[in-house]
Amino acid sequence: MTLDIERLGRRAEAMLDELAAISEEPDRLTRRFLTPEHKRAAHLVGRWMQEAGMVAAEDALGTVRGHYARDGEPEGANRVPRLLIGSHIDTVLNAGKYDGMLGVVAGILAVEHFRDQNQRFPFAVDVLAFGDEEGSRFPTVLSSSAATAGAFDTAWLKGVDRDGISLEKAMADYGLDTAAVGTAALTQEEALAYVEVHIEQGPVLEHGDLPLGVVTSIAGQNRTRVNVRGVAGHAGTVPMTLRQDAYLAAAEMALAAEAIAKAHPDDAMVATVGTIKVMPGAVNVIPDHVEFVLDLRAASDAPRAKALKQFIAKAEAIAAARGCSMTHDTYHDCPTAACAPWLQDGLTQSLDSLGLKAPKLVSGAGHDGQSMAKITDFAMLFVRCKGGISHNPAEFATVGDMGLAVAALIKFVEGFDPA
Ligand code: HGY
Ligand code: MN
Ligand code: MN
Ligand code: MN
Repeated sequence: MTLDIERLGRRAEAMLDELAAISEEPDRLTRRFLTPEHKRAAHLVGRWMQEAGMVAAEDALGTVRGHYARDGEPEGANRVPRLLIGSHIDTVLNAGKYDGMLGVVAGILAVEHFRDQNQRFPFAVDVLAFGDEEGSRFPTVLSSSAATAGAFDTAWLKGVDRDGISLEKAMADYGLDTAAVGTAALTQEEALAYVEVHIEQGPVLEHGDLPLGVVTSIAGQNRTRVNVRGVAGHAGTVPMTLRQDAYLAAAEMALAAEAIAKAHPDDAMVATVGTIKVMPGAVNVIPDHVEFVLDLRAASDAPRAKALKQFIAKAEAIAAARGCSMTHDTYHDCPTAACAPWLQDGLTQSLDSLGLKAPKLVSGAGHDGQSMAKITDFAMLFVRCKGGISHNPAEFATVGDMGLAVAALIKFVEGFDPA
């Protein structure tokens, strides 16, 4: 049957608008892991899953899982092999409404189509709404999909957010049992494959005037927290030559990171300092303590590891030259993850069946597929986004492109053969 692309796209748009209204902040979209707003969004997604014909449940990390039974699946069967479709419902600060949420909504709309068509498959289909992909609250990244892949590190429970609340306490407050984290893990037998629909968050598809693309790999990334210590002093009395200004040392380190990344254009290397705390934080006090996080990425892992070593050596030299000291810890290091060729072929065939080209592209952004790669093969379908803008309220995808993405996902599942 022909799919109503416009209707699918409009449905997606309406669901994204409903989700975008659930925010920690009145004037912009921010929804961090395990906040009351996360719970409200999780309940809404769980309700949509039920309405689409799935059994919805929440796992030990708060991931909402919708289960669409396979053909002839006995009531209450567990460990059923399933195709996993998912993405995340947490956001960065001042986020757009598509990053993550589109992949969850696309999965729900695809299953709703199967239910309406009375379509069942020889495998189950699970739609997963992960709650901690961005790492915008705790010093963890991809923690909920890591738990699904059986790779949750209990040391993460001790990490604290900007208010000093630990992940452990936040999970308890959310109603989760931290001792049950292991129950979130799927077995390899259960996880047939993982596929994610996501906005590209870059300009390639728009530049090529293409609505959808097939991802070949996700660039590896590391996040390194750097603490710089200097000497506090009076802003009016300490001569510039006698200062041990932790902020200026940190600023020079950030510029050093920029120079290192710029020296690796062929590795698509990027370096970003997106968070910085300047202490004690008074206008007229020379900062004696600065904490910042360096986000470093590249298309392959060796140059990224080498660049991090280079940065640390440079940062230590800058600290010494300024009479400061520095400590560093890399709390997230995620290798480049390759999308499985057989799943890329499946997505390419689904685009072909819609008369669409299937361009291949690398993802500079990280995704839950990097966790899921630990337990199963994964692939991603990218959706064109306006100006390649993301992590920004100006993020935008058209109804038409979103409708095509849902249609391509439907075709992919219908053609999926895990054998
Ligand atoms: O940071 C990333 O690449 C992703 O948006 N979490
Ligand atoms: Mn995302
Ligand atoms: Mn169909
Ligand atoms: Mn993101």
